Amino acid sequence: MSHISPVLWQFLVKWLTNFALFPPEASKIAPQMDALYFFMVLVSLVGLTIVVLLIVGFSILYSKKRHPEAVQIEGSTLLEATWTIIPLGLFLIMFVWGALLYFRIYTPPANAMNIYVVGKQWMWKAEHPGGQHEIDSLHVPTGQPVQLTLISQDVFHSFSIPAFRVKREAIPGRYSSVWFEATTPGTYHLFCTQYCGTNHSQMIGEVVVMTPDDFRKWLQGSTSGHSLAQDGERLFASLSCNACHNPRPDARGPNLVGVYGSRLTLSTGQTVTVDDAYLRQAILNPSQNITQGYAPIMPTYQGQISEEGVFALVEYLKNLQSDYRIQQTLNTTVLPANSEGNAAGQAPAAQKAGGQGEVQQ
Ligand code: HEC
Ligand SMILES: [Cu+2]
Repeated sequence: MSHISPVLWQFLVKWLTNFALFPPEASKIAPQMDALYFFMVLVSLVGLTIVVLLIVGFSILYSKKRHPEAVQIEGSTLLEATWTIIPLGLFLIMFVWGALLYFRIYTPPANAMNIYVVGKQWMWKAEHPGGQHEIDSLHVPTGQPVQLTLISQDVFHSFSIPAFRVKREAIPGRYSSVWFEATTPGTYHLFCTQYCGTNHSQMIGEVVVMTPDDFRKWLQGSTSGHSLAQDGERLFASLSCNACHNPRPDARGPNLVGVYGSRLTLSTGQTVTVDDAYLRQAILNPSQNITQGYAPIMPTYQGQISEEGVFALVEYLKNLQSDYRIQQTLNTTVLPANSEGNAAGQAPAAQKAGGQGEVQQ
C-alpha cells in the first residue's frame, strides 16, 4: 500500500472502521424522522432506477440500427394517467407524513422541562431553572421532554443536535423554542449550523444525556447557590420594577402574579396569551403592546438587561403564583414526579441502542 499517501490511508481506515452514515438515534423523534427520510430515499432510488432502465432500454430498442425511420407516437391517456397518479400518490404520502411529524416536532408537551439557551459569538450558554449555568455543554435527563428557549445575543446562530434530529435558529431579539426527549445516555455533538463569523466552526459543544438519577446528582453538584427565578427576583427589585408592579391597590402597573399563561386584553382590543416571548417583549419593548386600562408609562429596558438577565426575569415572572415572593427553595433540582415512570418505560429502548451513544473520535 506504499503508493497510497499515508494520510489518505489513515483517513480510509478510520472512515471504514467508524463507518456511519447516520448519527446515532438518541431521541424519541429520531427514529420517526429517519423512517420518513429513508422512505424518501427509497422512493427516489426506485424512481432513479426506473428512469435509468428506461433510458438504457429505449436507447437500445430504438437505436438507429433497429429503427432507421423515426415513427411518431401519439399520446396514451392510460400511460399518462399512470405516471401522474402514482407519483402524486407518493408525494401526498410524503406530505401528510411530513406534516404529521412537523406538528409533533413543533408542539412541545405540556410537562416539558424548560432550559434557556443563549447563543453568542462563539459559544452556547445554557441556564437551568435551578441556577446551573453551562457553556458549550448541555446536560439533560432521559425520559423527560425538554424544551429549550433559544435566543441569540448578536447574529443568527442555529442550535443543532444531530443525534436528536433537532435543529432550530437562535435569532437576535426573539425567542424561538425547540423540544426533544432524549432516550439513550451518552455524549453527543452540539453544533452551530449557521455560519456566524470567524470562529463559527468552534461554536460546538456536547450534550450529555444522563439517567434521571445521575441528572439529579449533576443538578445538585452544579448549582450556583440560587435558582434562576431567585436571580430574577433580585433583578426585579434592583431595576425597581416593584415600584410599579406590587400588590398595593394603588400600584401604577398591573399585578404580575399569575400573569404567565393568562390572556391579556390590549388597548387595541386584541387578546394575547402571555408566554415567554410575550414577557420578553413586554419588558424590552413595553410600548409595543399596552395592556388595556393602563397608561403607557413603563420605561423600556432595551440595552439595560443582558439576555441572561431577561431569562431570569422571565423565569421569575413564570413562578409568581400567589404573591411577589417566589414559592421556591434552593432545592429546585427535583425533577417532576412523573419522570421516573417515563424513564422506566424507556429502559428497553435504551438497552437496545446501548453503546451507540458515545461520540466517536
Ligand atoms: C413606571 C412604572 C413601571 C415600571 C418601573 C415597570 N413597569 Fe411593567 N408595566 C407598567 C405598566 C403601566 C404596564 C401596563 C401597560 C403596558 O403594557 O405597558 C406594565 C406592563 C408590564 C408587563 C406586561 C404584563 C401586563 O400585565 O401588562 C410586564 C411583563 C411588565 N410590565 C414587567 C416589568 C418588569 C420586569 C419591570 C422591571 C424590569 C417593569 N415592568 C417595570 C409599569 C411599569
Ligand atoms: Cu453560531
